[in-house]
Order: sequence, then C-alpha cells, then structure tokens
Amino acid sequence: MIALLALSMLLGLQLGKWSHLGAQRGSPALATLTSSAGDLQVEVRTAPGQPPSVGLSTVTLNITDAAGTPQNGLSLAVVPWMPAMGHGTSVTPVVAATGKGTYRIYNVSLFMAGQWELRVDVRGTTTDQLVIPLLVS
Ligand SMILES: [Cu+2]
Repeated sequence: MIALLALSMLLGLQLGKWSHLGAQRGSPALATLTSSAGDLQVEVRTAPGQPPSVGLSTVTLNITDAAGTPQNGLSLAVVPWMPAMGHGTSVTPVVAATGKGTYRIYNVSLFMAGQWELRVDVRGTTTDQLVIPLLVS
C-alpha cells in the first residue's frame, strides 16, 4: 500500500516535471497558421502558459503539408521579434525536432508584454517562412 502510494506520488512528480516541457498535441492550439508560400500548415501551442506570459516560453509547432502529412526533417531558424518596437531578444531559441512533424522551440524569451512574433525560416525539404503572432500578457 505504501509502495503504491509512493509510486503514484512519483508518477505525479514525473508528470509535473514533464508538463513544462511543452504543450502536447491534442490540447487546443493557440493558433493554426499557413506558411508564407502556402505549402505548410502549422499548429502552434505555448507552455507553460497559453497564451504566453512575460518570461521564457516553449513554443511547440506541429507542421504538416497542405494534405495533412507531418513534415519531418525541416530545419527551423527562429527569431522572436517585437515589431512595434523593432527589437528581438538577446537569448537565442533552441529548436528540437521530436518526430511526427513536431518541433519544440525552447528558450523563447518574451521579456515584455505586448505583441510579439516568431519569425521562422524553414529550410530542408521545402523553403518557406512562418510568422507566428504571440500576444504576451
Ligand atoms: Cu518591446
């Protein structure tokens, strides 16, 4: 009984630990966007808050082609940008592809409230651009 209790506490701790790593597919998306050239469909989720709050966020992208097929093997270069004030961030985001068309962007430093965008250059099997609006409160 005590072992079971300990196990469930451990599982709870583990789930708590994972939840900050990024929103999961299946939870509601913050936005669904089409790439600039129109070839990619992108679902956007943010963690730990959705919509994001001031501070560090993880942004998860689920990328498919127009037919809904997940797109693996893309290389993403991400620049957080605040258009109204013409500045980015001193922190460089880190991108990790986790398969099934999922890309996690860590270290997105949204250090002010207001309208930001993530400017994403896509290279690989296709060349395209994403502009992802993020309203930070
Ligand atoms: Cu600003």
